[in-house]
Amino acid sequence: MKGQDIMLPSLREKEDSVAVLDNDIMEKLKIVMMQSQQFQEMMMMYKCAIREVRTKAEVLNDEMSVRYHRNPISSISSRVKKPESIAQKLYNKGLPFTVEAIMTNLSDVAGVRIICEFIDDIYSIAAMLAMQDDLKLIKIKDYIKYPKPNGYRSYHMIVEIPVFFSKGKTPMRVEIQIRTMAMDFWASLDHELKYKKNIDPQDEEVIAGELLTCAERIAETDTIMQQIRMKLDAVEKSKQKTEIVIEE
Ligand code: 0O2
Repeated sequence: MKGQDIMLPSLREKEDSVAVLDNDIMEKLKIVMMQSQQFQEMMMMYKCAIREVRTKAEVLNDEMSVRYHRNPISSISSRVKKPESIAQKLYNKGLPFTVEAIMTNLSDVAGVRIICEFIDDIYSIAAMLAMQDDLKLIKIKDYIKYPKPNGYRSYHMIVEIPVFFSKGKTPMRVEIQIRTMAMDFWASLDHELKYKKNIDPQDEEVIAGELLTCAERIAETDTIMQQIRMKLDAVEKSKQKTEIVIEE
């Protein structure tokens, strides 16, 4: 696929004026991508990079579960971006449809989502990952401290991780999204709204308003849950201190 740019003859304009690739073109692009050996190899490389990042998160979770008797991570999911989403993103950025353009310019082909119980866990996991010396931190987007206007909250890290293949080491980019269960619940509903076609614009506006209200309530709840967690930790610590004094 390298150097084999695909011509894009027609476009469909969405109401919000974002150019969307025509379905036929999208289908053709998908077929070309799926049949390309280079594209398949690239996807395999991104899957391997995902595995490396997942392992890092799992190791941290296992260690903390032994050390502190609780799991900061409740679940980890991952995905490689669908060929049609890759094509759309390349098109939006005005880039050629080549493996080289994908690997150089797109940072979210490989994605790992880490779901934590508490807000503090998000920052702890992010810090612990960032300090690992084989992992290069490229970019941070803190949508928890600075939520999106629609209410979206999540902590995003773009990292570069070396993956060792038969011909040597390749640095691969992975997008890590870290959020609480509540933030994740909200994001999945919001995602559904984003991809619902034929929705009445008025209904869409009402739902977006309701989602924003939910996002604010969720943020409050996450904060209160965090405070309760801290109080419980303080109780546990003072209990441990008392036990040590009695033993002495
Ligand atoms: P999908 O289907 O998850 O892959 P960039 O060019 O990378 O700087 P981008 O991609 O907009 O700009 O970066 P950003 O804002 O960090 O968003 C990346 C991903 O975060 C999105 O990927 C979503 O997964 C998630 N995200 C960002 N904003 C929202 C939002 O408002 N609602 C929801 N539900 N998710 C959001 P994709 O490629 O859009 O989608």
